[in-house]
Amino acid sequence: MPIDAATLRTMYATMVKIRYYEERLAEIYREGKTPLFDISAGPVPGEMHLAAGQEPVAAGVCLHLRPDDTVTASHRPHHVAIAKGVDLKKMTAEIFGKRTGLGKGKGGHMHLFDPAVKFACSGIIGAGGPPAVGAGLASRKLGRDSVAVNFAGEGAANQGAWHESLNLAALWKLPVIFVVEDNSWAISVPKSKSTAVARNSERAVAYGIPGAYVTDNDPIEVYEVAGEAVARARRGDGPSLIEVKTYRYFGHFEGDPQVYRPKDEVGELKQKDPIERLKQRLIGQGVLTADGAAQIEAQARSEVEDAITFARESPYPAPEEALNDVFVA
Ligand SMILES: Cc1ncc(C[n+]2csc(CCOP(=O)(O)OP(=O)(O)O)c2C)c(N)n1
Repeated sequence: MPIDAATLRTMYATMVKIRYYEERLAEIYREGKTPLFDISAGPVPGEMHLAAGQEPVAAGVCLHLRPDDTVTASHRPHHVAIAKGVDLKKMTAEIFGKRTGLGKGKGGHMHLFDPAVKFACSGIIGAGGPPAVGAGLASRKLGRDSVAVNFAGEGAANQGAWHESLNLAALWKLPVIFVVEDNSWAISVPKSKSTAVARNSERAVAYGIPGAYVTDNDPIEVYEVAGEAVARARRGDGPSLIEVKTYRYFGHFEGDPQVYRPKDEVGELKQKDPIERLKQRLIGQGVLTADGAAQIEAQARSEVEDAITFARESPYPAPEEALNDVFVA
């Protein structure tokens, strides 16, 4: 699928915004947690899983999506949420546990739900598959051409719920795209020690659906492969499976000592950073100027800083609201 200049610039802008967001959250997350790492302290208490390095997957896929398409993501959700167009202020407020957040501050960073753009995520690994299939089924029953996309890690691709979702989507020919983000590690477990095949895309054969593997974190290749899968789903030809080789720059969670990881791994990955590569490629093609790139970067910074300020200045939920909007036995 050919990609025009405006789409390429949007792709770059999306990736830059995600990267800046994750880098700022990493800084803010550390506030108040030192000298001893106290996970409950600071403006963002609890666990934090950042996705810097994985921008190409989110940007390349979500550029094909409309607000009425459903996306389900994982415990590492910010890049996908941003690419899907989730309200950045409300999302950041949610991450800060504030009342103005998407879930009134009760979900936190792994539980972001934005009905306006049909985005959901979950801290339960593999749990995004079944609701994506449900959204695909709803689209079919309502006679619409909207699609559903499930993003999952390569570790999640060994979960039963994920395979059951593929089976049902294939059996019923539902408009669902399964995207696996292969960042090599499931916490500290390398893919080679958990997965019987080198590429999850090979597993598509078991469900009789197309499978594609994108090498080396290339956002344009992701865009092309996802374009085919989304078009196929929209015209009623059923699901597809895409795996993308991507990178995780931060630890599994913030505070992860990463002793399992070769010491030079992240440095080497950063040598071929996908954002810098895309920037040089677009400048080389005359699609972007250095000034244009600087403007995009400044715009991303300002949007992210506005969201952070909004979150910091928002109130916490009142104690008497603790049992509102939750299931109470
Ligand atoms: C059902 C379930 N089992 C175990 C966990 C604990 N857990 C959290 S993240 C994770 C690894 C996920 O790896 P992967 O799917 O590759 O995603 P990544 O962290 O690399 O983005 C595990 C096992 C969980 N959250 N849910």
